[in-house]
Amino acid sequence: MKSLNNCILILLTIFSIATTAQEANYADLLQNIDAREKTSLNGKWDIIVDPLENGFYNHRLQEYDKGYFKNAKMQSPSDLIEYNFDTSLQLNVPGDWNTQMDKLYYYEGTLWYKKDFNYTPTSDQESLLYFEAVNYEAIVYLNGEKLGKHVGGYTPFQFNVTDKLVEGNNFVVVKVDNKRKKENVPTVNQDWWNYGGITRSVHLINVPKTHIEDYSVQLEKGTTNTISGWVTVANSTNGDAVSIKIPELKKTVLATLKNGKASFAINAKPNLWSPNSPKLYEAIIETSTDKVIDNIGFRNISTDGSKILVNGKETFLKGISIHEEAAFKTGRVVSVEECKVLLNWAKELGCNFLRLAHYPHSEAMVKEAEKMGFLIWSEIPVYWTIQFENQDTYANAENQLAEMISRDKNRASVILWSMANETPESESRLSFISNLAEKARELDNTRLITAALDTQGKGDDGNLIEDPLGEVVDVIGINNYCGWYYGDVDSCSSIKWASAYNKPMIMSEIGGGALYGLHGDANERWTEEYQDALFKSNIEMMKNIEFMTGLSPWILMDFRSSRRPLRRIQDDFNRKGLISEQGMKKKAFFTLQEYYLEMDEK
Ligand code: GCB
Repeated sequence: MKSLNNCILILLTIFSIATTAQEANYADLLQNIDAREKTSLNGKWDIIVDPLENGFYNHRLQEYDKGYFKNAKMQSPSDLIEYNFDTSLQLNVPGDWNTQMDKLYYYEGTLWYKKDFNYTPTSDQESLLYFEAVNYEAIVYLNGEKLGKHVGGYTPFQFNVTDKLVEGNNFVVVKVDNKRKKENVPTVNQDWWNYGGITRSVHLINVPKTHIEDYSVQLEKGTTNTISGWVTVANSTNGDAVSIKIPELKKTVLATLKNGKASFAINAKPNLWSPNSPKLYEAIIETSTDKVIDNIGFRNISTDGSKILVNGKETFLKGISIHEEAAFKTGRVVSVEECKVLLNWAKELGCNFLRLAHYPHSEAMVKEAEKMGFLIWSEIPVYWTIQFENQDTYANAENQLAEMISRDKNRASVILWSMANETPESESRLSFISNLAEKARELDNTRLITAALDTQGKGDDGNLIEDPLGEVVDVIGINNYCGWYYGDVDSCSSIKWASAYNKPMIMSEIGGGALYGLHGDANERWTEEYQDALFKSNIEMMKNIEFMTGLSPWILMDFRSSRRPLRRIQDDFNRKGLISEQGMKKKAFFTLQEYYLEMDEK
């Protein structure tokens, strides 16, 4: 029996080694790549479109070792090699493939990317190949050898390639597959474009062999005068020192590493980060071999009954939802400038809050928003009817959650981690999302947990919030489409709301579609007047909800969605934006702006 147990243990160990060696996950992530010396691998990449996955499987559909990742070249005129990256088409990285090449507009499947680069080794350095995001599944090869795989389209991952790089020319090949699958997160059904590709930047990052891998520097939960956290250092020795310095506060603390990790606490009275004063402090984390500088804000976030308190002060969240799609050109956001276009519009609207829907947005978006003083709701794509009973689906969702938290845990702007959007009530859904919430709290006990719910019961004189998920979250998000998916526009203003929970509620979506420039009566769908009337009526409704502590209407800008085919109106765009994708403001923009301005005057 004992030997059987041993045998099982050995097998389990081998299995877990095998899986960790192949799957990139959050445990490896380098914190704050902006502070690192890196070589950009952005630019033109050679591509091969491969709907049949011919570069991966042989004709018996077995994974084989002569795939496109070998980047083979003809050695003699008689050689048969039916692909050639050197003569292939090219795409820009970062970028989605759909908007770069007409024939890839609707494409969902495998596409191979290849890039050559030069490398000069330096002693005592480690090299990390870092992808900010690839949608959806990436299998990465370096010089013909498989490094591993990553699943999930909106979070970063990396491979340590120190021993795999060669002096001189190297090539990296990525098999990117954005096929939708039932078991994926998100699943097959989503109301946004399934943009494929290496959608965010790629870097080769150089770090000292003994390097600062990760850190958390935050106000301790519930305080405004204790900055505490931890630092992990790769390849360190027990007893090595780490210093954490915040020069402007005249504070330096030394911590000692044990098993690669050191914890610290600093008594300090920082000027607190808030939407009106988004103060960031330079924080310097240093070891004898490495140094990282970050800009960190200190703020406290808590709830009191149905109120949200920022630094102890009741704060109403004047928000808007955003998809990470670029204005004017359309397609995925790929630059800081494109982030700023969206963020400046949100500022103009009068917002202090953003719901970054429906997946983790880029680090650049979060950092720019933080500088501008936006409070942020950040979420993972647990959206609609995913497979709540499937353990692999759970593992995938949890990894995406952990990668999001790992990347953004030092951002003062982020106050809410959202676990899910509009998921149908069931036992398995409740335990799935409860487990995610537990994981989020384990990784970060300072922020609030939320989820957007579209399940409302009927109370005595209106809607009743009683979804059991209300028990699990700290803040309840409600998506409600009065005047669009149900009810007459005029009826919305008199709807009453009640809640079974004494918790803050954010109206995380309200809205309706309008084509910019289409005018008519207020009861004519798709006109700006209809959308405007809908906003006015919903604003009246929301004014009467005492326990509502904020809102993030749907949505800042029209965005592409394959659920929206109506010709001459939608043309593949969800038209619920307050601004068209060409940057034209619809009437409802000004109505919401006025509501936010009035609130400021009170
Ligand atoms: C929702 C979803 C959002 C959709 C929106 C709509 O409830 O959360 O992803 O885009 O409705 O326009 O229908």
